[in-house]
Amino acid sequence: MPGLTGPSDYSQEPPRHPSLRINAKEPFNAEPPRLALISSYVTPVDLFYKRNHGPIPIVDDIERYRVSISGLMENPKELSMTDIRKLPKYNVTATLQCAGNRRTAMSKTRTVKGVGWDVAAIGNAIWGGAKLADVLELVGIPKLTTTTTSGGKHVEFVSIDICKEENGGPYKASIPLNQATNSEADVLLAYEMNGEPLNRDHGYPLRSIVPGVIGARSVKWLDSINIIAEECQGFFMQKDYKMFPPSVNWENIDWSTRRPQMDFPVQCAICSLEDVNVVKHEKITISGYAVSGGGRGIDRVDLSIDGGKTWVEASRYQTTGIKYIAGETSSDKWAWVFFTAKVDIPQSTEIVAKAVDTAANVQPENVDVIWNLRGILNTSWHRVDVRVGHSNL
Ligand SMILES: Nc1nc2c(c(=O)[nH]1)N[C@H]1C(S)=C(S)[C@@H](COP(=O)(O)O)O[C@H]1N2
Ligand SMILES: [Mo]
Repeated sequence: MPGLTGPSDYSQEPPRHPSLRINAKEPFNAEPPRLALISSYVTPVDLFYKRNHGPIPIVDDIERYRVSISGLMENPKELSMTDIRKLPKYNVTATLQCAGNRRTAMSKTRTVKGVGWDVAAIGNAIWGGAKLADVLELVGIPKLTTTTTSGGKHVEFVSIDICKEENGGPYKASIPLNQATNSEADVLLAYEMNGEPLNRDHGYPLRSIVPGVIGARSVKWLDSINIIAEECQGFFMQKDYKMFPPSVNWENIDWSTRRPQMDFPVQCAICSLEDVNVVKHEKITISGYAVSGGGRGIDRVDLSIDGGKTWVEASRYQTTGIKYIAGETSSDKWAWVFFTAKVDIPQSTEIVAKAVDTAANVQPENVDVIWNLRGILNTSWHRVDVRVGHSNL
């Protein structure tokens, strides 16, 4: 595609913040420290986790850059950034979470395949851009279309990066056409993150943002958009990011038996403490984030200071000082909430957090019951060990 190139090596990577914890260098995969993650509701761009499958593409000429829209539709078109910027601009505050968030903890039960992540493969940003529903309308596909006259049912996003999983081809993924053409699903072709043009790591010049859905479907560095009959057949849709039961292993896996994961389940993590802590004071503040997929809000976050025998409810907020109410128009529908509570820790113990979403979905108690060979969607109760005093670790 004119104006955008996907380098084949890592000699032209962008600069990155020194406090990021690097889980893999090439391709670059990194997350912020826990405390940094909850230091602001809107995650600063340089601290936002970075999840890549190849070298970071380069825009060599933004004037020549075009995103092509074609496939099972009447009037295929190439749009420039000027065309996209002419459409109404929306700012959507949405939390992006990698399906592999908390994978390291899952691999402690039994080894899983994939990049190891602590609890910070997640971030919340204000994404600015055009609604995909408006873009599709511009090229002749009306709002709330389920099937185009030529049989298109899915919208495929194709990038330009070079991924070894795709045998050197680009990263791609798709979403259903009825989600793409539904303005209320808030799917964006985003060109801004937190009020600034997207930077290279996060998809400059243009990416999709699919709120409430695992990060893998929010494709960076868009090259083309295809209207297709079946969901995208790419590696990351068909051979990855699917949830299997604990009985499936690498010998008996049949990828075709499962659907690509879309919405993420209810999740929370304590970020004010690392996994093992020594605290001097008996009164400590426990805080972290909670989020659910599909636009479901967070109804409750329960905390336990005795490993899950008894619970207290934490307070929740998106804006400091304003009580969060799930489902209210004043709340950000697609975004995480922060939780906080002061507790007394009389002795060394295990602190546990679990969240409940507006559909009353609760996180599973143990990682074992949701263990899966790809190590995705570890949403088990988040546990941290706290030792009081100066005990030997
Ligand atoms: N083109 C492209 N898009 C991509 C990816 C990628 O490797 N290439 N990774 C996906 C995955 S798995 C995630 S979790 C998010 C991460 O987005 P971020 O790096 O902006 O945080 O981007 C998604 N989009
Ligand atoms: Mo991801």
